Amino acid sequence: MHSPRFPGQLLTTATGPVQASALMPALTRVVDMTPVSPGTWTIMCDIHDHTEAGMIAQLVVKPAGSGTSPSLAGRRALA
Ligand SMILES: [Cu+2]
Repeated sequence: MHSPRFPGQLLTTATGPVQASALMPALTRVVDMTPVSPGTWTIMCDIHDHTEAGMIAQLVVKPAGSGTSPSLAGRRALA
């Protein structure tokens, strides 16, 4: 199981806002994260051992109208 979250941000799901969204093996889930401001936001797995193993990345959100798309950088992709 994984439990991705953006610390300091809520995820919007079909059933309402959550801090983290539990993902069971072989399942996918669509959630939205609307940052409160441009900047660098961390996405990480809520399972400590997974984070320590590298399941953490940063999402760079540029100001609206900057002409660039958000980019994701990290040590390992989240499944
Ligand atoms: Cu995990």
